[in-house]
Amino acid sequence: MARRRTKILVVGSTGQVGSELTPALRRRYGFENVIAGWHTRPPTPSLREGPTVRLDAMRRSDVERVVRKFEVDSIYHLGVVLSAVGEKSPERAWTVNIDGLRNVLEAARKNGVPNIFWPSSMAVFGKGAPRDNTPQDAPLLPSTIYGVTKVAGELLCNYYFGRFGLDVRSLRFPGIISSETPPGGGTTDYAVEIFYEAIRKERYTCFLKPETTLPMMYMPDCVKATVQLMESAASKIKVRTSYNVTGMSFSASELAKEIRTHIPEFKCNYRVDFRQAIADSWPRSMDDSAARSDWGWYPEHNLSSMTKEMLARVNDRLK
Ligand code: AKB
Repeated sequence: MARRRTKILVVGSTGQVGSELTPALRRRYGFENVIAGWHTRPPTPSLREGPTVRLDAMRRSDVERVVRKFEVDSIYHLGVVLSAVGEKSPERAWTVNIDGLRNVLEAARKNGVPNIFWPSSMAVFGKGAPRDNTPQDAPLLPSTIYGVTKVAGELLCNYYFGRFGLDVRSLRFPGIISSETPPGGGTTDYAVEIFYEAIRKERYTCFLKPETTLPMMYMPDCVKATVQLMESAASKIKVRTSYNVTGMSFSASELAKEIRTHIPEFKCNYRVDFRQAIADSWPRSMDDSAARSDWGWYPEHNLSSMTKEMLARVNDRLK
């Protein structure tokens, strides 16, 4: 039975996760109860089927204005600068990722918004963390500014929970694979681009080495994990920094091989760039047993089911 939430604000609703999480929340809690917040990228016609609002998370007064106007009681804060773009502009990554989160947490605290969701990432891991089956409590020594902002953000969420009792919940996502909106500027983006290029051109040039293995998750599992975490009883949430969650792990060449079972002519070439070093600092697979035992998480998709569905969806989009 869904926990009742009267008004949800999604900050960053037009991004990769927001564009699929927002409609899923609307189907679950009612269209009029989920406000799609956007800033630079305007909402699609389907997002406009419910309430939308333009807001700049960099301005606390803007966040507070929207929270009060819609009497919001839950905020899903998804606005972010990802790993690859972050390395080109570390200052901007810090400002967007940390100031945006601080503004949301403060607006929530001051206006009595009890529930917050904020995504962290596997990018919190780096030196000293085992790369296979990376444990929940492995050292957090990221080599990217994106990872640094995710570690700082996790600590901030944990602080707001302990100090102010804000019910902030978070997941360390692996690479997210989806068809609705492409990711912008991450290291795992290849695992989305490859589907578009396989269908359009039957070839793709990958910016990671063929043997590079990373944890990934298909969007329906990302939505499922988020909803399940947010609906769990507070007593089950034992980790107040962020939970490891994962769906599958594969290398770039394994994904290409799986695509070839559907498109035999597909060819994948490799031209490595600066993103290889980022991928090499991240887990190859993650241990999400804490999420499984605390609130019953399990993924539903594997490499083969995800590939089949992605090809069908991307094919439809490109028609
Ligand atoms: C990225 O590649 O930057 C993100 C992430 C793993 O958090 N997809």
